[in-house]
Amino acid sequence: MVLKQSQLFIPTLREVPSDAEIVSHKLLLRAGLARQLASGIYTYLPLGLRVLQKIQQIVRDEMNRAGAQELLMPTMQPAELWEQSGRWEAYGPELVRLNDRHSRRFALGPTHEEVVTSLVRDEINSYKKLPINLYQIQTKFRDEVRPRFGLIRCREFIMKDAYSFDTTEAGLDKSFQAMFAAYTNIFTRVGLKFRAVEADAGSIGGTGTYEFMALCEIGEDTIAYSTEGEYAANLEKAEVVYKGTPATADGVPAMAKIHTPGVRTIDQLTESLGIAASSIIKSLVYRVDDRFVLALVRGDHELNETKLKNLYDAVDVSMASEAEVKELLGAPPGFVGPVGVNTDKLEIVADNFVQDVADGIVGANEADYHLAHVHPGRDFQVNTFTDLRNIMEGDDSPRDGGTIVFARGVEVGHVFKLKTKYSEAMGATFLDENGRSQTMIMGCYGIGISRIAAAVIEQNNDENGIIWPAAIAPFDVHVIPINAKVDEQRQAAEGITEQLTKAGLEVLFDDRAERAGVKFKDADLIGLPLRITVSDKISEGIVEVRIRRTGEAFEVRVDDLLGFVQARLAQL
Ligand code: 9G3
Repeated sequence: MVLKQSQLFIPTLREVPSDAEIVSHKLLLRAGLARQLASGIYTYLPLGLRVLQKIQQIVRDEMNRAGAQELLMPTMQPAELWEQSGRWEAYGPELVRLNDRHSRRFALGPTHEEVVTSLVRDEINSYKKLPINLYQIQTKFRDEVRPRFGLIRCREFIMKDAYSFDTTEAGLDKSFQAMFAAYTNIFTRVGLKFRAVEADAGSIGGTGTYEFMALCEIGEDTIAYSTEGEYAANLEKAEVVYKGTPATADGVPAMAKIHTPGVRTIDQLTESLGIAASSIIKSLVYRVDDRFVLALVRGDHELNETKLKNLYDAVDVSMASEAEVKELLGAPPGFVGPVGVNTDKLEIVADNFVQDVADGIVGANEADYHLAHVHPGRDFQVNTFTDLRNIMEGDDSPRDGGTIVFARGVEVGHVFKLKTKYSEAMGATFLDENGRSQTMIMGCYGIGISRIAAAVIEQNNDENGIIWPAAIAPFDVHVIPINAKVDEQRQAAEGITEQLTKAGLEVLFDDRAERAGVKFKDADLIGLPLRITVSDKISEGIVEVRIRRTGEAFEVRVDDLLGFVQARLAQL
């Protein structure tokens, strides 16, 4: 069955709507892969769907090889399940909620922990039936406040989500490692440049959470990785080691109050006092669950709110309001500081690097005043010194002798050790070999199928269009007769198409009565790995094979064509 381009629904575009900001979004539309129906909601056109199906096949192959079993869960999820897990209230407008005709409440599934845990709870009760790893490839709904970047941040998207159930933590580790390995294979096979980075477990809790990040400049996430070893973590998680020694107070003059009218930001302070930001100690009042905390970081560093949250194992962390700050410290933000604070009333936690400040500036807890020559330890006490700041480029790697470098990435995969967070809440227990009831130990593993397609385009394009890795290209080969009106060319092109198709290759035959230039432009835009051009050279039994990625062109005898094409495809 020959797929003729004149028949196929591939609406390519010369120009794109201005709201397509990034390359992959523009090319998605221009190459006729998808069309937006509404903000963050897309139709996958035939070419785009072929790519998604190839990605899904690779995912299925690796998941099945890892022993996972595919099922398909509903998108309509009863609210009761989310009430059992306690998440019905936890999520805001991002969770798409609806009522059925009987006024029963449902959610459109953003993820399926509740559904799969209730299924396994009801169907499995013996250790003999564990471990088990169930997965699906299905549409998810998350009502993002600001969908953007085409398929990278949608409100409806295709995810592979898997859930493992084990009897022991050791079992979970084994399941987790199997998934980690499968993910490495998957992202390698689809042709992505990626890194697995340590991530923060967030509200899900537990340890050993990794994000698989596709490296690309438009990625919203920052990855910190070591120039030397394997260390890589996202900005929330990356650990900052303190190798300094606390500065002594030797020779530091006594503290002095200085009048700094209207000087409240670090930049204004460094400007007006002519000092380095590293000799300022920033004091930030945070509400951490139901208590207030005064957090200190050096003026040239940024507080990491995730680290603050994890320090207190808190659910919610937010900056205190101006009124709360005034109430607690008697001064507006920008003039607060640790000196004279009653640490029984207001706990003071400081990032380790605050200890480097020998002779520092802090707010005086009085509007328009700061304190100079402040020495931590001499002039104020701290309840806890710990790692509270964001890592920065140039910092030492915490795990190896390397130095930290930043990269931007798009999260395409995420593996979590859930442990008993859902199985406990929903009563997923099993009888162990001694007949005792135990709670199942879970892991969950997601891959953004539609997001992979966008990330691959982001990483594989040039000024002429997409450059598909062979593994997920919508077709293997583009066959183009220069002049379809010339029988010899058209017949040869059709013969070649038949021959390659019979050999199992997927061929897109451009039978359109367009000028050669138009056909070549569209071929470069659509980006199939190989293009075979049939010209008047066919009279010598020769065609041109062109490699999309490198632009290399080869004159190949028709008799050698199949072998040549198969050999080249294997390398692309
Ligand atoms: C929600 C909404 C959005 C969400 C979630 C729940 C993200 C939510 C985290 C996960 C964890 C893993 C299984 C596959 C891999 C990821 N956004 N997450 O739980 F209600 Cl509106 O989805 N789930």
